[in-house]
Amino acid sequence: MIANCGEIALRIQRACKELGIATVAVHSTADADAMHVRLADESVCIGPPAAAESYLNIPRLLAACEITGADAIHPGYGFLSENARFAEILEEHGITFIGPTSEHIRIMGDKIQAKETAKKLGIPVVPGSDGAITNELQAMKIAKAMGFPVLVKAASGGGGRGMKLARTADELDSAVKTARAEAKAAFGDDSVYLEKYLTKPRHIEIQVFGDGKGNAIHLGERDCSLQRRHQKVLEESPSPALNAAQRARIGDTCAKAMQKLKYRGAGTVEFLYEDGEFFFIEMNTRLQVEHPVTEAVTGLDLVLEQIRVAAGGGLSVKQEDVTFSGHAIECRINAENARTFRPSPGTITNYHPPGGLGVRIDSGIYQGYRIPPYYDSLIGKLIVSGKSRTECLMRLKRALSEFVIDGIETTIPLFMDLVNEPDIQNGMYDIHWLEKYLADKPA
Ligand code: MV4
Repeated sequence: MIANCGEIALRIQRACKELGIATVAVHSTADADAMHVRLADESVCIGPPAAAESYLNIPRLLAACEITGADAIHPGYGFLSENARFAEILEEHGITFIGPTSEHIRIMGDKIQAKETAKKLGIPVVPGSDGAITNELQAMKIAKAMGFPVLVKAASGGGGRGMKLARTADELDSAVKTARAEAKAAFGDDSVYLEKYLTKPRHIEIQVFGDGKGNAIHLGERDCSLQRRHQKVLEESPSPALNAAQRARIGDTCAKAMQKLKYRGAGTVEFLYEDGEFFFIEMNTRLQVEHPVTEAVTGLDLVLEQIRVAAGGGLSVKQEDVTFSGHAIECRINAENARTFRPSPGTITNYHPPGGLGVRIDSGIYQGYRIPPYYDSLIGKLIVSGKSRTECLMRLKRALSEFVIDGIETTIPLFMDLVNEPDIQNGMYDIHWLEKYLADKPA
């Protein structure tokens, strides 16, 4: 059973079909016409459009499982994918959660525990307070020792939520106070910690996979520095900033850490990378939106590996069998205005996706499909691959020029501009590049 919708529900079904596994789709009333429902062997309507009453509703999902006799749930990304309580309930009911143990999800969900765990496992972390800060005086001592600017982060935050920057000592008290108050209101937990603020890093993440029995491997990195308001826009592998030796070194560090942890399933170890050094920030315990770029350069099916591991069959490859070849770039196609990023739900009046060598489209949209306004605006992903980064960029330009989606606004025009930018062509960008570009761009 797939507890998700949109392109990721389709992606998971494709892997199931190739493995001869029958699928159950669940959907809200808003998704009755969605492709993931049409292609599933069985489907169950689990509630009204609001996610809290459908895709996030655990009793309804359990009922759908019971009715259909599904024995495993793939959560996709978002929704309940990193909800430790959900994984725990499935463990208690003898339903296989296609993902890590609830314990590992819980540890990584608390950013202080995650960092402490990473550090113990030999992963380099951002310098900062070891654990939560207890009072303003202690915070000041730690900040002065490591030097300003410092970032105050919420233990229950992550993905950019609940962060406050203190540029100088006189900003620290208020940054701690605001961060605490916002964290308390948003997460019901006011624990915060301090980190040295890195001014111009790249966001580089390592894909890891474990079998839950102490075998674990890495599948290289993805560079996800091109973001807007903590939403990734374009991802690529390999990172233009790394060479094979650097990849092997950080990859090996992460794989060893996952072996010690006896991690099960797919995971992503997120780093900030600056001046040749990696600094751990968070770990995601789910399959990620951008997993196809890793599939493109390794030739592996990550969803198949997740299902194999969940079924107790172990990983299909050993580290020495994993090879990296060529280059891949993913563009997130959102139903949004490419300049204002205002959501643009509505009916697709004409649809012609690009194709040809090295072009992959993951999307559930079709001509006549009405994109509902209730869920996130990702309607598809264009993944292009080639022998070199240059070939990949030329292919991306070609694929974008073929792409037709009429009736709604999409982010395709943004990518058409980005492929022509010298900094993008040269791989010269950090986590602030895109926001600066959008701010400076004439209307
Ligand atoms: C940071 C940082 C600079 N220094 N931590 C934002 C999302 C969350 N995952 C961590 N984030 C950051 N943490 C230190 N010590 C800058 C960011 C950050 C960022 C990170 C990755 C991608 C885009 C970003 C945009 C703004 C800030």
